[in-house]
Amino acid sequence: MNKILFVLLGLTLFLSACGAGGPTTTINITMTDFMFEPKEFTVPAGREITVNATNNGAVLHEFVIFKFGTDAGEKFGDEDEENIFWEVEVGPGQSSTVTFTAPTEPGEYSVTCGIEGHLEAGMNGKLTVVAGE
Ligand SMILES: [Cu+2]
Repeated sequence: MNKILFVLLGLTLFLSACGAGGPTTTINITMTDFMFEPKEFTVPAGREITVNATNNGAVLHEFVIFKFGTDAGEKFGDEDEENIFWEVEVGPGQSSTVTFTAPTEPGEYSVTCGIEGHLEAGMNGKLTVVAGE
């Protein structure tokens, strides 16, 4: 009996350890002037993702996810608008909880802030989409 409990406990610890670096359906992001913390996220393909975004900066920030295979290049401009997969805007000192459906295609997606000058200042990140089981 004790042996079974021990195995179950070990399995539980093993599974939770695996979950630490794996895909998550909740993204907690803090924006400052001028970076994302953290700046890399991993989500399961096609699932609904909840984003808890907090702007601790003094100016408006955006969390912009680009469509697969696109990015803003050196700087974000009007020509990049059509390549946006999803975005949320958070005012200074504000927090926002929103959801989006993760892309169905696994791969790496570019993340940035679309406010002029912010990408160049360091607001970039990466969303990794992994195939679900
Ligand atoms: Cu910004």
